[in-house]
Amino acid sequence: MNCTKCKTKAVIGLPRHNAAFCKTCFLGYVHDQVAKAIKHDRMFEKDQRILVAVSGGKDSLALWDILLKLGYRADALYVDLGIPGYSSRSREKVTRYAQTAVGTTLHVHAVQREEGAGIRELAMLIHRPTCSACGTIKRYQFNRAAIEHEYDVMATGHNLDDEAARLLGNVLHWQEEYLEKQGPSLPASLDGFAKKVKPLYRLTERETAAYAVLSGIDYVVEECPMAKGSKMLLYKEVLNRLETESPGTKQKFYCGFLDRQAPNTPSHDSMAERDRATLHPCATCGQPTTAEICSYCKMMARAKTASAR
Ligand code: Q46
Ligand code: ZN
Repeated sequence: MNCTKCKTKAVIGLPRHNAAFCKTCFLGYVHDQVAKAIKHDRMFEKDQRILVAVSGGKDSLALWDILLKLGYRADALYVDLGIPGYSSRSREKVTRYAQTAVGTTLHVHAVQREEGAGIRELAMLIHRPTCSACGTIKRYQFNRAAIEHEYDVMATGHNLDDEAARLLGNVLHWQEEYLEKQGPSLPASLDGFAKKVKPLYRLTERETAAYAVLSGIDYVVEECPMAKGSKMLLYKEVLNRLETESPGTKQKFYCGFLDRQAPNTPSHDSMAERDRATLHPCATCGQPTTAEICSYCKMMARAKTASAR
């Protein structure tokens, strides 16, 4: 198998593009796909400051790496969830990468230290599924860091597999409200303020993993132990089966949704307008919320009461 572009020996085949690439051309392909996504969805400009949400996994570290190589001003935030073993291993990978990313800043929020307990204990105290409590904490801390440190935009490492699986879940359950908000670029104040973008949405999980390996990025291979048995993993498996039978299915599914989304749903700008009108500062922490107290502060108050019992 030879590289479609330069005809030297290929290291990876991409059936969905009917192509194969050598290492150099593959890294170039990944950079091009991300540059295209940034431009097509007007994610950010060269002079803006970006905060990348990193977990220690391949996608988020690859994203940070790609943005830096493309010449963007990107720092990162790592939320240490306090999950025994997994959190220290992933934190180590993030710290190690950050040491090589000269001139950048790594912000760290440690749940155990700041909230008094790790994510599992917190979720148990308030009788909520761990991943839902985790979602509230991560969303809150990323928004907060983005606003306090004055970043223009927050970027996450969601790839095509993540987005297609999420879309499948939303369609299967007809979660219209979520469908309305699913997209690679959500403007500021849609659900709390900072603009959120997903520059890897044109790349599959296999491609981001190959990018990380070929770029020598040391990432945590294991998934978060809390993800075991999740519906998302099942949807990904189903989509992977379809992809094997018919390469390009994931892309057609997700990009077809995005193409159809524009004329039929309220534009993200008008949704942002609508949300902006109902947002005001949380009475406890001052962060934007549609209620009197934001969901993060409510959650923390419940955890405090429960642990005092
Ligand atoms: S990190 Fe958090 Fe995921 Fe782990 S606890 Fe669940 S939501 S699975 S992206
Ligand atoms: Zn609050």
